[in-house]
Amino acid sequence: MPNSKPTIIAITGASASGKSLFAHTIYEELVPEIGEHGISIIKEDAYYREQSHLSMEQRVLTNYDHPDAFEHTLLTEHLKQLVNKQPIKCPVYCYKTHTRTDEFIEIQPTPIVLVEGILLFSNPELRSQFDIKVYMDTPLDICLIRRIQRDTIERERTIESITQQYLTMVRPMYYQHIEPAKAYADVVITKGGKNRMAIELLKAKIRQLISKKQ
Ligand code: UZR
Ligand code: MG
Repeated sequence: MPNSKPTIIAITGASASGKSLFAHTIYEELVPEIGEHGISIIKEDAYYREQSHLSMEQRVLTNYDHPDAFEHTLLTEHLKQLVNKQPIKCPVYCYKTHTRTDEFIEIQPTPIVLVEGILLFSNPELRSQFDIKVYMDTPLDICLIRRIQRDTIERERTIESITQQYLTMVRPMYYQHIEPAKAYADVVITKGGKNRMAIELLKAKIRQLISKKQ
């Protein structure tokens, strides 16, 4: 393992398509086998831009479904550091204040790095960091139902704010930037984050990669 290059696996797709669930299921099920030093997860959401210089009214107007909302250069830099076996200081984003907190999470380099987020394939340099590119092809109506359930509970949003954001930003940006990026994927996954066969196939690939790295 010490001399082999880490493998970076991207998991992308629409908001609420099951990316986080898929990545976390693979992570949780592999940690007992390969340990916490074997695999890590990075969220693209952590790289939403710092907006502390903007008022709350201005922050609400940001289009969070457009590639410009992310600091993709920093994420690219961090992935390069991990490939070079250096730890990174990952920012911590807050959905309630719509900006970064003062905190950082130190992530150690691991042989397998899962990266999950909506616009991972939108930037050519970022895209070129991924060894395996996965796209969650979940129907948009299912994503919308999940998003309403999740955002009312976890992100404390009203139905009005969710539908307003959905119609003006989430849906148009999906058709403009997310769905076309499916063409870059090596693997396209149907049925969402609970697709058992897809989870098992990815786990099998990761086990094979780990055994080769040893
Ligand atoms: P996932 N988002 C917010 O609602 N507020 C923020 O401050 C930052 C992001 C939403 C964003 C996007 N959209 O659709 C979603 N809007 O988070 C991406 N509107 O996160 O992939 O977990 O759904
Ligand atoms: Mg998520």
